[in-house]
Amino acid sequence: MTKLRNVSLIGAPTDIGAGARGASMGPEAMRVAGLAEALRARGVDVVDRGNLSGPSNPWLPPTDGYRHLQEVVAWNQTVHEAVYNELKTGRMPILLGGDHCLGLGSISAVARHCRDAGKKLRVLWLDAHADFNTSELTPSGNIHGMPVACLCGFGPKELIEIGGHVPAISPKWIRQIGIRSVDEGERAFVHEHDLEVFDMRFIDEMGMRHTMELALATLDDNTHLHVSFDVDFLDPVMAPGVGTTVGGGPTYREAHLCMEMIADTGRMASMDLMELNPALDEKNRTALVAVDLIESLFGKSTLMRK
Ligand code: Z70
Ligand code: MN
Ligand code: MN
Ligand code: MN
Repeated sequence: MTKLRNVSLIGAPTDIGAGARGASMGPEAMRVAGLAEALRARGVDVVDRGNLSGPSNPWLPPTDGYRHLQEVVAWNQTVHEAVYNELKTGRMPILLGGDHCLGLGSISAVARHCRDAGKKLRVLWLDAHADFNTSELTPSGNIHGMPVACLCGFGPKELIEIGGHVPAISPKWIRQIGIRSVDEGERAFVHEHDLEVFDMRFIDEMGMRHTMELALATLDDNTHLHVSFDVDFLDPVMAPGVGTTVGGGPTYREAHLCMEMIADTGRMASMDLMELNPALDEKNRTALVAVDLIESLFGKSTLMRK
């Protein structure tokens, strides 16, 4: 069971790193879908810190391989401080995105906390995409396709230095699940750095259960587990409200099993809920699915109470 039962919700209402507008409305859609109430019903002490603020989206084309780099830096600095402060006071931050470029600010804060506390860090990256592009490799310049590379030290100086330690994390600490869209140059870079990727073929052949057993195999009592959940991880049949739908993702049942197996470890100590795009959703159903899944992540199960 998840041990930390005191959660702080942090809204980061921006689509500054994305290729479509609208993820800026994600935090409010999660509130409307009843996230805080659902967690409280699980016995979690929830504080909603409200929304962070930052530069608005100028919607400009990329320059030198990056779109909105200075704005992305500003948002990530703010996210970094907010997430770091929650961890310092012993609370579990849940970052409500916002696009996935903010995973850099969030996870660099988690890594800094783990260095302070002498904890081992593992990052579960649930996503259709590897998000391992650099300015040379990116087909779009959108920085939400780059946070994993930045965390591993490959990116612009202003971004990779946000946590004060370069690289913020080692590729060895990451497990990616649900991947089914990787750009050509990005694929070679993933192999070069030996990222542990459980792609959809792996999940199809081995099943979600075995996949998660492997992805969670190196956790121990001293591990801080961070879950970075890009909503486009889910099959678009049930989760249409994202900027980049990629078919052939985990089903509702597979996604629940994934969350339940994470809950069973009791090690999750921080998370990101990213890329929810209410402008592309249907009556907030993707946000409602996300709330369902987070309930499983906090230990909800059919036959056991509490
Ligand atoms: C592509 C790129 C992406 C979403 C990440 C897509 C990146 N690899 N899209 N998350 N929604 O532009 O780098
Ligand atoms: Mn801690
Ligand atoms: Mn992503
Ligand atoms: Mn994605």
